[in-house]
Amino acid sequence: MIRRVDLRGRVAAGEVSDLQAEVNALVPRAVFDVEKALDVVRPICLDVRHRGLEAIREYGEKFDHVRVEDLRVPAEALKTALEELEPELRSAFEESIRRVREVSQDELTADVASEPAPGGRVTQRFVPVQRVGLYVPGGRAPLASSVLMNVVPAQVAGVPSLALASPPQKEFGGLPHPTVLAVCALLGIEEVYAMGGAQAIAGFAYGFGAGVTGCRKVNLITGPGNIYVVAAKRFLLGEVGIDSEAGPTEIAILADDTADAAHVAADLISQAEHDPMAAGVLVTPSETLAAAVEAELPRQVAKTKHADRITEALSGQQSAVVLVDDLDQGTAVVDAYAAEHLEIQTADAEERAGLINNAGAIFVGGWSPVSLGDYCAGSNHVLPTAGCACHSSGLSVRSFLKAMHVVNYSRDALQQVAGHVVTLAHAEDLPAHGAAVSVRFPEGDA
Ligand code: HSO
Ligand code: ZN
Repeated sequence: MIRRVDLRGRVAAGEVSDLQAEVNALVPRAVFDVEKALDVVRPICLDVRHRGLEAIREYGEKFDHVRVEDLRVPAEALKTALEELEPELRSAFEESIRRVREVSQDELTADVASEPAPGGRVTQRFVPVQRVGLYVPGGRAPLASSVLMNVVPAQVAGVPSLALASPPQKEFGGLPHPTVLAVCALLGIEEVYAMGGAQAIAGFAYGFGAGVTGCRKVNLITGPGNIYVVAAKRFLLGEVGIDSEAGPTEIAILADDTADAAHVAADLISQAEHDPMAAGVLVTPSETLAAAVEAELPRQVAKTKHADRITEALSGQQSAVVLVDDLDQGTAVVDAYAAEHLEIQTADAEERAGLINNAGAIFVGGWSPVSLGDYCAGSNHVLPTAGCACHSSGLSVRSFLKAMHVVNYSRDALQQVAGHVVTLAHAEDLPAHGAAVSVRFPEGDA
């Protein structure tokens, strides 16, 4: 079911970038062609920009097969959805929310005050983005947990205005999925729109309509979505901020002989369950573990509900059991791969985790599976995919905060450094820059 890549004796721990290229060539991600999808979404976004509400209605009719007149979900529908949420599911959401909230609160960054010269103060102030649009994909079983993964850090960051969009569903009378609505109600989100796809992203980016039937333009859009949603986010970047471009889910596992093959297999399968394009990569120096996991996979897949897409994901080019010489080489390989999720199941898991620079999130030891992080660890499950973990972070309270420098110099402090400012300004042939300082010291002491 899963192919084997033998790297023993092949990858020397050399230049990081060389290793990245080599690992990406040996275990390439599935093709997720955002460029191509851009051709589809560009006209949709521009149409929404020009025709607003009516264009969103029409695309909803075309793609979601339901026409919705008033996109704003009525307060009554949110209330009903929460009342009808199964108690067991409600308490699971509540616990998940509590944990993500506690972690987010602990991660809130205090302002940083510096004084690089006497009387010259520079303070880094963190301020929340003022208006955020959150996108939650639709489908038969939408990922309602993604609602809280976006909303909770935004709320903890202090974002004053939060709107949420999720596609209208025909079977629910043109409303988004009731579980999504219930989680919104649980979190106190009142501004919810039944709109999906590229048209929803454009609706957020440009704003549409007026008054209660409209939606004000947002400053930042976060949340996962299909390739059209990702393409729309890329197209509208600049008009709005975005969190990241989420591609298919990935899990890499670095494991040794101490790992339990059945657990390793179950974890690979868990993320493969998302998507036929999902990637599952086991990196190990242990022949015994590799063989045991290879034997476990078909046994477990046969018993699971979404066997078809899991089989497709695990038998694709993007998935592999990678044999390495030793754990140090394995560490270099997973670090170069920069997985969205990295599990470390080795005898020295905690120390080894400290050696990793590139991963969306790291799951340490045998008792921290990715599924825990997907729902109830308190960590965030919106994470960088496709190797973006080498330059980007997962969603957190910080994603909703902007850092702003506040500069406050006294007369003396400015006078002290005035000569340097004038010199630098002249060197760049920008004498008016220098003059803006020297004009303040007419006695010529600048
Ligand atoms: N593993 C997914 C998130 C998710 N899993 C939501 C279940 N529900 C991407 O990190
Ligand atoms: Zn998941």
